[in-house]
Amino acid sequence: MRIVDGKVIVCSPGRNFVTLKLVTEDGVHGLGDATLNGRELAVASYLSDHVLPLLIGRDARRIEDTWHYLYTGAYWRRGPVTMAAIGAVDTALWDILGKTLDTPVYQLLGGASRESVMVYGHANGETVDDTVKAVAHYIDMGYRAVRAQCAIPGVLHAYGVGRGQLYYEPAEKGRPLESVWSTERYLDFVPSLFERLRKEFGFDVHLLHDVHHRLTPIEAGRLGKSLEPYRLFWLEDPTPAELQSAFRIIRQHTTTPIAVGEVFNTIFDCAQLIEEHLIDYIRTTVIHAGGITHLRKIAALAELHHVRTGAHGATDLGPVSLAAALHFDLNVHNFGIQEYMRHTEETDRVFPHAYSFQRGAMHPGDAPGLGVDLDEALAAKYPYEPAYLPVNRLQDGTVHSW
Ligand code: CS2
Ligand code: MG
Repeated sequence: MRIVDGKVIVCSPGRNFVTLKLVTEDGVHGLGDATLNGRELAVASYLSDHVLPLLIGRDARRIEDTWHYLYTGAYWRRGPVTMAAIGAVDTALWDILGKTLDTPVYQLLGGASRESVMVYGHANGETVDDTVKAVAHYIDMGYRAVRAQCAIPGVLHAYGVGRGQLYYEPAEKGRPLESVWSTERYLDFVPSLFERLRKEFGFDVHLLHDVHHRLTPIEAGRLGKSLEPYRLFWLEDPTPAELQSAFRIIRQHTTTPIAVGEVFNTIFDCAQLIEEHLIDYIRTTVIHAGGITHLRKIAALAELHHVRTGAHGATDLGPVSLAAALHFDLNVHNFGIQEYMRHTEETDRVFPHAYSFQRGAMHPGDAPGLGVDLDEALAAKYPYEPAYLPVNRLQDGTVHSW
């Protein structure tokens, strides 16, 4: 079953998406998401200039071999551009295999380990009262797990405060927005937010919070400790994770569960975190960590060490990614939770899909392959628009992690 054709489709139905389409000699096509927020065209070029020409003529069934052909064989390894491109090829090949065998991808992975996968939504507000209302809205929609973020008094454009209730989108068209950060104000404010949320909603709903890489390890230890009474499901990205050993400091100070990994690209980015039991949830994704093939290896290592999965699922991960994540989540034994940020209606129209949401959980559906398609004619009506994530600065102007 040879690959005979392929193309990269860049479209912007509400936000930018890069999608790889591979076609076999039997006319079966598979899709892979290659979106890298704010660096979309680099992955598109990597795929069309350097990967697609090498795929023509290869056997589409040789998924593991193709992965190593593109990773081990390329000499240059790792990095978000390379790994998003490999992830897209890998995802498209699993999609093709499923369609060829008339089977949903989760069945190829070993079948369902659960009925559906618990997801969390994003509640955010300009004030604590607004955030309370947003959490109530998610609970009304059936969610059992909600991430809560709130603007911080005296901090301009705090992370996580969206413009719409359901469609939080941090990338801005044109040049990056500049936001301002104060660790002092944040650390003093966040415990009061969760105190209020627990008062309003009790302990039956899972509450999550994303620090978005902004603290030092000792500050993160202090935050985790001050949030212990509110029993978070997880505290996400408390500190930048290039230095994996830094998480030892956080662990020495708090029992609040830690989730990390949305920007990781390979198992090497998280091996120490997992092997030393420094985290509780690994957030690597199909799209940015080399596809289903590589994500399974990360999950297997995590399973040995009691670390569960909690894959990133922001709006910049397209519907093809979300579907691939859901097939993976349904199968993997050490599943924890899946992030689910709803795509806009325009996006959903461009990518018709079989996955569905019900009572706080999702199912990938039973269509062959991944169960997502791309309406190319409609996609062509939404050309690429340059857009970037914000750049963050401390109050004195120093650039800080966003
Ligand atoms: C966030 C993302 O969903 C999350 O947890 O960290 O919204 C992240 O900011 C974006 O995906 C960046 O592209
Ligand atoms: Mg995050």
